[in-house]
Amino acid sequence: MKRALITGIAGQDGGHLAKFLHEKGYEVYGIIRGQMEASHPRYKAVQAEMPYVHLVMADLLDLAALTRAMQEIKPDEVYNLAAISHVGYSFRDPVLTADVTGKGVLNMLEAIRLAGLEKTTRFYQASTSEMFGGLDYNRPEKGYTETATFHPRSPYGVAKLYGHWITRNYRESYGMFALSGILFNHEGERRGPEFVTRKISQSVARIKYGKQEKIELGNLDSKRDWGYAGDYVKGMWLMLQQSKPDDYVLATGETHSIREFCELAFKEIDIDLKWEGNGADEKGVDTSTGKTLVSINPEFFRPAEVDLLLGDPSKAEKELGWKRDVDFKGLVKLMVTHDLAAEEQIIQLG
Ligand code: NAP
Ligand code: F7E
Repeated sequence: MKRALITGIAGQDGGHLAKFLHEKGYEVYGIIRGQMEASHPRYKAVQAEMPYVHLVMADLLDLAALTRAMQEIKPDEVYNLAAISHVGYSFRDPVLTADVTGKGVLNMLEAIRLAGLEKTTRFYQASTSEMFGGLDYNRPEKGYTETATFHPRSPYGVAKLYGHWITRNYRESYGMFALSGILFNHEGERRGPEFVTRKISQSVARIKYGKQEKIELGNLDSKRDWGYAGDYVKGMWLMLQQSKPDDYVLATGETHSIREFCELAFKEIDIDLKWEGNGADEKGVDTSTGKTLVSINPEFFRPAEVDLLLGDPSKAEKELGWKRDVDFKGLVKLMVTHDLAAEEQIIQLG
């Protein structure tokens, strides 16, 4: 039985990946941070959802704890998913972001080496499309590939770029089976509510049941290459099954605006949105009632924005045989349907 260790087990991808690996017959270990006793509500919640995962307490900032975890578990595969992952938040706490999202990757690689596992343990690093930056000058027409120029636009993107290069450096320096998946946005029913897609799907469900009046958003113009997280964790696993380590882009090859996401999400509750006004005064209005359902709150603007992301997953499709099952429309439907069901359940429980 192969052993996998996942950091960020309590996050979106951690949950999808743990389930995927468990179903493949892996013994799954997951790193959870904080001083969590088995009786801690959060620890209990993660364990109740994934009873097959052995939870290990450690922080990405703590090299000693990570080394101990490697020595005890001796994993065949390590998936480093832990990070401060919210781009907006990274502007507010750039130092912590550099420590966790950047130097945390070095801690993981060093822990593997200090435990003497550098020749046996395979390492996956969660790199990101945020490293490309989305500016006009370096945007290939068909989408970013593994060899496109990096130009990160946030403390998060800069920290991830360090993680990306240190992973590559350990591969080249020590012959480690260490690689990065450069993943474009992937979402779903496990997405944190601080990310725009889930904020919209949860708000639409609350609006439907009269619990919320409208959604306040930031930049409606930015475009993202959005896929489904369940499809992407399979790609992470495929990367570690190859005969030699290499980096791969996972993306859908389509890009859509926040505005389009809103329109499709409201369509799921039979509301047609029309857009009125410009800039910070723009509003999304219900065509049949005239009610404002979306408005702009500049609080959600970022000091530097990534305007447009589009990925080209050709290499992963060709070399890994990776393909996605859920398209953009399917993703919006899946998320809104999930959040409507959750609201209905709350209402039924009184
Ligand atoms: P997520 O939901 O934000 O999960 C990140 C996890 O990291 C959380 O469970 C968090 O723990 C944990 N964490 C944060 N700081 C830590 C620390 N100091 N020590 C240990 N654990 C820590 O992120 P995700 O969406 O699953 O993404 C997984 C990874 O892929 C991240 O590295 C992200 O940056 C990267 N990525 C994501 C996307 C995407 O679209 N989702 C795209 C490209 C790359 P708590 O639960 O305790 O907060
Ligand atoms: O923002 C705009 C915002 O926070 C998407 C992370 O998983 O994917 C994610 O990063 C866009 C941005 O995701 C709101 O300005 C408008 O242009 O959902 P997001 P992200 O920044 O793309 C990448 C690939 C990662 O690696 C990251 O870890 O939506 N936007 N209004 C808003 N964004 C948020 N969060 N909230 C708003 O109200």
